[in-house]
Amino acid sequence: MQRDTALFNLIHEELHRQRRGLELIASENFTSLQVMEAMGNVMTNKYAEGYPGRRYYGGCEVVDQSEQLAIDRVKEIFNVTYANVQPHSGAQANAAVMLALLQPGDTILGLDLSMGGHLTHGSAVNFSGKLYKPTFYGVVPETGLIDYTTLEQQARTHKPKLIICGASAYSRDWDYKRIRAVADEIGALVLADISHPAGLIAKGHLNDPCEYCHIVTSTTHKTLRGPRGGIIMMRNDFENPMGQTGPKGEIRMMSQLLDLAVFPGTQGGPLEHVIAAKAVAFFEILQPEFRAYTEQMLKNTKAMEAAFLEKGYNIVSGGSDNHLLLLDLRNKNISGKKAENTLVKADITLNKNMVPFDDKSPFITSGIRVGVPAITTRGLQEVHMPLVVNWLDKVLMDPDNDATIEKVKKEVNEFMLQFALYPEM
Ligand code: DSN
Repeated sequence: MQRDTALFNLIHEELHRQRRGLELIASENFTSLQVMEAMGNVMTNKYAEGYPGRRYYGGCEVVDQSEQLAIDRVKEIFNVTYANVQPHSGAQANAAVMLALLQPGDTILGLDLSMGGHLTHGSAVNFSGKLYKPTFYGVVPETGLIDYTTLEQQARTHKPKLIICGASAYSRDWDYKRIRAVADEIGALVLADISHPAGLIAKGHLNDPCEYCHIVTSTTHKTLRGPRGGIIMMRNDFENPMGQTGPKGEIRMMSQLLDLAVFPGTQGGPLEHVIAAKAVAFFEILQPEFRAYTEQMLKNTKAMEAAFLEKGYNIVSGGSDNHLLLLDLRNKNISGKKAENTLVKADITLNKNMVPFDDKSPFITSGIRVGVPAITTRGLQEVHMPLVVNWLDKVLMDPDNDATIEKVKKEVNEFMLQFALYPEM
């Protein structure tokens, strides 16, 4: 077969882009080489509908073992008794949880997308807002912190079957205990979507959602530094409160409903090559080096927070407990959209983001989200954060000056090339 040079040239171009750029997208990271090796392999050829030991195809004896390794390792990381490693993404994980728990039209309560929430937590343009009846809580205007009082009021008023906590653009920890208390009061279940801070939770730097939330979902490619994908977990299994029964009339356990909701409910054949890469990432998380990584992420966020504050930037909630900062640029006279589009010209990538109570549309936005997972993997430390903030500030304060952008780009490229990325390639 002739080699597809067009496509492989693009992969090479993308590698070069990643090597020379400053990657500040809070949801991105760089996997290890062995995670990528595990992803590009013969397991992509295998059909394995079902679960280890109970598949619908022959020849699954090897992928049974690799999927079981992924399950066992993630259980150890989060100290849970149930894990499903098949969801193709975080969105798929959340879709499966909702399919397992809810009937169309049931009420759910989640963090408003415009306040830092996620599309799959009830947004009108997503399945979660179309199939179910979404209600929302937000953040306190003065502090930028989760408005637990409104969350409780909304829960008591609307009696959702499912309360969702977790966010895409929230830099503080969560009070899972308080959310569970109101859920118990109204008979709701709690889902924590920890896609963003999962790596920090894995190493005990943040509150443990598995203690209070019935079900926990996550992506595997953000702070967990694995391949693109999703997982569903429970610390303790329990009989499903909807009264769904199995073939012998027995009440089904939640683990059974969740497994059925992933396959055959929302997915077909699992991506066994990606599950293999998840197993490798979980192996890495269990090594001491990953603790050093998570500790460095926290140090880098704090150093970045201090550097932004020194330059007069407004950080939503005043700072961060995790791996990201949400900046409100309204006092800097530049929109999120312009900031994103200008910074990318200097090879600095991040994303525009709405800030709570934003007066601009989601296409323009007043803010940007800045994250440290990827640059921490590259090897940047707290001493480098003032330099990073300085580059951002130079561009943001002079966004129409091509000479400034060009100068910053050159400095960024020279600097980043000192931090090797996939030197083996
Ligand atoms: N796209 C993810 C993020 O950037 O946070 C959320 O799905």
